Amino acid sequence: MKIGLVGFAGSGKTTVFNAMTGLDVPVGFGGELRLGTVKVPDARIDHLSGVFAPRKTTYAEMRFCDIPGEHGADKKGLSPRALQQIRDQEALCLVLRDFENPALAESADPAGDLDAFAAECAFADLEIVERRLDRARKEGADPVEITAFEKALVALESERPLRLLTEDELDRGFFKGYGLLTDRPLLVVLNRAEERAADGVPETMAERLTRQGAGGLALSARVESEIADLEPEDQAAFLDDLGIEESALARFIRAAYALLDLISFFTVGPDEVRAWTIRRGTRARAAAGRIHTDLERGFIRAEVIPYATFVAHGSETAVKEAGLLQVEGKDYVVSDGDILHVRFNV
Ligand SMILES: Nc1nc2c(ncn2[C@@H]2O[C@H](COP(=O)(O)OP(=O)(O)OP(=O)(O)O)[C@@H](O)[C@H]2O)c(=O)[nH]1
Ligand SMILES: [Mg+2]
Repeated sequence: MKIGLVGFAGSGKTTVFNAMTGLDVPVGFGGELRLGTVKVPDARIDHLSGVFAPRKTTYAEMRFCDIPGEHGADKKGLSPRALQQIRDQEALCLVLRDFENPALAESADPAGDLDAFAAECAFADLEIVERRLDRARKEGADPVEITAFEKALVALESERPLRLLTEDELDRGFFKGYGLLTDRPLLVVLNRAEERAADGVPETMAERLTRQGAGGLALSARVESEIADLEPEDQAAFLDDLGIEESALARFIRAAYALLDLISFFTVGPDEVRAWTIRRGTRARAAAGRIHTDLERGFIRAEVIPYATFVAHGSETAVKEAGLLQVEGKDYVVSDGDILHVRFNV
């Protein structure tokens, strides 16, 4: 999954990027677009890897894209270039500044920044939707398509981001390729000063996030990027000292998985133990396609062991002997933590 870090100049995007990826990109000035990949920590993979001792262990991955803010503009905003870069992302992480940045004249106003960001995105979407609607009406396009764009227009005009509309309310088939920003899943990071690193998201902010259909978490990117530089054995102690229960990366990934409704399934064996990310509700055959298109094409059946069953019995043989191996067809809905063996024939 590809997540774009967005936000106004100096909100701490690059610092968040460093904290997540463990990289050491210079902070404090715009710079270039950067990409970084992180392994999704998963204790279940650690355990399976211990049991199978495979040649290779592969965690799920999350890709971050650090999008530089617009500097030197007379008002806070997103440049056309930034807007284009934001359109390329599967999900957005909006970094809100909730610390005093000596390089910026204005003091922190995370709620105001959230509103400003939402307004910019809504405005950019309105422009696209209006233009398309005009043309569609002139061309006498499919009335179903016109209705879809009209609904989008009404939502945007009443300050409802498109992501709030259900599949029944909005026929998204027509919106592919338009890159509408308010339809992108949105995760908001409230970037805090060090002293408040352990404080949660305040109630008023949580309400605002609900109105945007966004997920949210609070952290101090500076603290977390310092932690990311430590040896793994020192990280836990440092977090503990600050009263932080879990690293930002772990919290971020959990929030992102929940927001995007993502789950993991596993493949195991002497060659490789590996995690795969899918949307909740994905069926066995489509899940097999994540591994390889041949497995989807030639899908026969999936042999499934839920992770908890595997742990309770200790080995695949023991699970089989207990009669607990599930043999499932193409329409089986894969659950989080399923261990899958796909039988196929091409
Ligand atoms: N006190 C404090 N300072 C922070 C925190 N996060 C970032 N900063 C500082 O804020 C400044 C800007 O941080 P960056 O990460 O470069 O911000 P950015 O959003 O990437 O900025 P642009 O890419 O230029 O838009 C740097 O001096 C950081 O050290 C934080 O959690 N607490
Ligand atoms: Mg930056």
